[in-house]
Amino acid sequence: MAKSALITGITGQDGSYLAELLLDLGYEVHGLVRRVALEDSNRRFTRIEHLLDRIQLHPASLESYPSLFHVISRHPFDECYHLAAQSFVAESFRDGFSTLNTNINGTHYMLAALRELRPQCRFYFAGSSEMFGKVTETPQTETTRFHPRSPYGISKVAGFDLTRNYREAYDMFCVSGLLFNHESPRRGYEFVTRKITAAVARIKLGQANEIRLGNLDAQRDWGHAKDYVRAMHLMLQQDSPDDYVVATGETHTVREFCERAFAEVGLDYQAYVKIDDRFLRPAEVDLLIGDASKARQQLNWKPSYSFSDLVSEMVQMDLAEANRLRPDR
Ligand code: NDP
Ligand code: GDR
Repeated sequence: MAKSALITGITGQDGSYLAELLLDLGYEVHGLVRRVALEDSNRRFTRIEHLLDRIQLHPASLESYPSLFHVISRHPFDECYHLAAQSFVAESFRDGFSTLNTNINGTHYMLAALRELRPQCRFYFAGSSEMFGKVTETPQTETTRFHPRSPYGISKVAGFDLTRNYREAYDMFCVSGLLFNHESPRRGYEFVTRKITAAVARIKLGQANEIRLGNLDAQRDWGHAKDYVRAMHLMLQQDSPDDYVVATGETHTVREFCERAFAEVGLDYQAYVKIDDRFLRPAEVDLLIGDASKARQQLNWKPSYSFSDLVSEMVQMDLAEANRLRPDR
């Protein structure tokens, strides 16, 4: 019998790659989507439109326990990947209340409904390197103390604690991935990597002449989303539940990302990047670099994309897209 998996956040970057991976592995794939997304599928399903005839979508809201309970009661899921969240750190400073409500209560509702209806279903929680925040050691591992620096980071620490508590209190197979930044051509345009690669494409085609950014000195451990969803799946295939750091072990500044992305099309970033205080955060996470030794050893996971492969793929895809949409074509 094919395994059945439920993905919350299936319309997002990771959800779309994970759905592809699980379909390739022979899973029956279900996704939770917001009703507004179902009603505006042309715009909201761009990342999964090529999968729509192979997956089953169910309307539900992370804010509504009954809607989640209803979906979970209808299908005997073997695995649940809880990826849905307000995932943009900057937005969490603007509206901390709704980020905390959605991310903490949404996770709690999912766990509570599974406990009630499907206690055997394996559960993955999308934890984040933002939980380390103001880092207390470098590189960061599974035992590094959390010091979140944003409402988003706080919500992920709470989700992590809830997930561990359901594992310990109710003997459920609940795990958290402590995933460092991962990007791809499907990354949302508000995140810095995609903002940069999309701007590089427009600048190269003469459609823009600058990009405005905040802190260029922030350092991130950037991997590729395709590699990271493999790790999520592996975590749920283990004999016992545990939490894992997933990272490349390399860190780069936002400035270096700019340098490489502009160089990909033969331009010098210094001529186009302008600093704009509007993109600075009230509290910044200065440096992230993960040690994924545990995932490498126990999950046999390793990343396949290098930093330069990642930047190059994102720039080339954005360039192709900008060319395709050129008004003079
Ligand atoms: P995206 O922002 O691309 O996707 C977020 C998903 O969550 C979308 O499908 C979105 O649906 C859904 N969602 C948001 N709010 C709600 C809500 N109120 N009710 C139902 N669904 C909602 O994120 P990623 O794919 O990049 O990340 C996936 C998860 O992993 C997130 O939890 C994120 O916080 C976490 N994470 C991501 C990392 C990264 O570098 N990408 C690193 C570490 C953790 P809609 O399309 O309707 O908006
Ligand atoms: P992050 O990603 O906050 O790490 O969270 P983001 O790409 O938004 O920021 C990375 C770093 O770049 C700096 N920066 C800018 N960021 C944005 N968005 N826009 C700018 O103009 C800009 N200029 C500089 C930021 O200050 C920051 O230091 C991502 C999300 O996917 C989370 O959901 C996830 O949990 C973490 O990665 C790991």
